[in-house]
Amino acid sequence: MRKLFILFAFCCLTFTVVAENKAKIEVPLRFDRYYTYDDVVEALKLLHTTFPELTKLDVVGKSEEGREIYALTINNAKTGEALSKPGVYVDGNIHGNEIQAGEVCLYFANMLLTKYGENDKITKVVDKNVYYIIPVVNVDGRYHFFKDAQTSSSDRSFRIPKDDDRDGLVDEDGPDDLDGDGNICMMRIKDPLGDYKTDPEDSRLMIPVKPGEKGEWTLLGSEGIDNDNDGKINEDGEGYFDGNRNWGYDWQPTYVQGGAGNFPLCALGIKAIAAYIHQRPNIIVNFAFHNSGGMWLRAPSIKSELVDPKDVAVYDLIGKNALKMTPGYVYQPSYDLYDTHGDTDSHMFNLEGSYTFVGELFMRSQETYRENVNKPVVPPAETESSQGRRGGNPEESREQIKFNDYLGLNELYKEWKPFKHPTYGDIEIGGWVKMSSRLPHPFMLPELVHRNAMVVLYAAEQTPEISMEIFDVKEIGKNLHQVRVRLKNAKGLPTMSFKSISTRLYTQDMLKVTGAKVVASGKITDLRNNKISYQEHKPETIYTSVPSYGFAEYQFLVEGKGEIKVNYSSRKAGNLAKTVKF
Ligand SMILES: [Ca+2]
Ligand SMILES: [Ca+2]
Ligand SMILES: [Ca+2]
Ligand SMILES: [Ca+2]
Ligand SMILES: [Zn+2]
Repeated sequence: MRKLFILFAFCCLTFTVVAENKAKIEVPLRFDRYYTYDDVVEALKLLHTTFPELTKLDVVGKSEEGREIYALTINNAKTGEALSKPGVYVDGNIHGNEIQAGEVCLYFANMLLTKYGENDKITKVVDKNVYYIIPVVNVDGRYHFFKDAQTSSSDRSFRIPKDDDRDGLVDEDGPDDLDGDGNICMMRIKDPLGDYKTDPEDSRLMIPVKPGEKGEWTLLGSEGIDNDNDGKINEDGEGYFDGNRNWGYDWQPTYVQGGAGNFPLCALGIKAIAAYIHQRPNIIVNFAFHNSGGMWLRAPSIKSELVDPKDVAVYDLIGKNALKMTPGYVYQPSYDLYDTHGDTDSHMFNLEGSYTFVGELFMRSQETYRENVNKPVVPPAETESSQGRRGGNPEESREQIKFNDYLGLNELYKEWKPFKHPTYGDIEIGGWVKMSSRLPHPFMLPELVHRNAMVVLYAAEQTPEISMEIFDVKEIGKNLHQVRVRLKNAKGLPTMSFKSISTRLYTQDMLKVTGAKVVASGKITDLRNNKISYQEHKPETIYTSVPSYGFAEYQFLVEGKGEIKVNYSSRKAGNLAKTVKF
């Protein structure tokens, strides 16, 4: 209601209908534009109907506002059932405003499907794994990011109302689009005692005043008025409820972890997706895409939680290659940014045994306007000066606004315009718009989606490829045969994370002999010197896992004559069987 009133009061004269210049969605999908929530759904449906043999489209669940959350499965049934293959899970846009995360997911799906059978690399990697792709986790968030006036950082929340200022009303005073341009920009007022002055080099920008300098402007915060007349402006906006703090593992209440929600998995979408993932125990590696900053983050999310160096080595294999595929990004443990509780990556690593990465897409430093891209606009020492967040670095702002002028078609920045504010009187509204700052301009989107999707593809190539060799089969006594089995992994991801082995998260991979009585079995610890470490119980079944680019060798002593079957079964690395006759 409050929004309606505001719209009528302030916007009817200046309200302009944004032309729905809607491009037709076709396969192959285009990535020189952003997809609304409805466009994403249409694109997924189109991918599914174009490639019915390779895809399945599921509604995982519904959001708080009743929107459907879609998951596209890509699996070639001719090479095996989905659950019998390593699973690669990719999602994005858990934060409603981080929309290019959805485009990366769509691009990845589009690439796998449209190049299948044409490109050998793609064909191989499609045939090998199953892919579970949820481009938009926060479906209400994406919908409202396009539809409503926002800043580039607003509308992250799930649509669960929250009383931020504890006045008994929920979400009663959010930002307001006073000039009706579809953006929540900034408000400023002329003030000789203000903290800012006009940048002498570009009158559209402001720079902080130095001590002893006369001020010119005071920043009044995001565009808006005091909707509930409590003397505070914009004190209780939409949410705030952070889906990426609501997962099951290490969930902490809001007095420990802001945005956590009332209890674990209380967001409808997060609960539905957590269940969807749990029903797919073959998921071995997963990516959750966000913006921004240019980062690849790995587990753990809190500093006090240790990750086995063997798991770190696996992360490094992908993370260090990712760095070179996405120049400028950093690769680091998630806690290096800050400790988080109840996030997707902890949940996936600790409860689902999946190697998990967060991709923080896009760096604003890619918005270059300079001769030599390799030379930073500001020398590092200056960047770290005490300018802090307030106004940022003037040199960077000047470059960004010239990028807007010469490369961004003036679409990223609104010049300051006078406005009569009911509380403040004569003010000005202007600054960076919704589709700026954290999102690449559409002309840069194709490269962003490709580079980042290729990192997922690289991880998908590294899922385990297990082969089984039977060797040294011989009679070693009366009616007693020795059978040796070697499991080999040709790729960089082990069949189980060391975390899931050490926590006994689920039943380990099994090597099982059937068809005859097994009297003894054990791991071959030194093949050349014939050293076996025998196991005490149930010799017909050995619990195992196969490391990165490694192997594991076992010996079975089998009674009788005839035929036995050796089965290898793994939750995340498929199943193999061989018959041995003696
Ligand atoms: Ca309130
Ligand atoms: Ca506005
Ligand atoms: Ca208020
Ligand atoms: Ca307001
Ligand atoms: Zn995010």
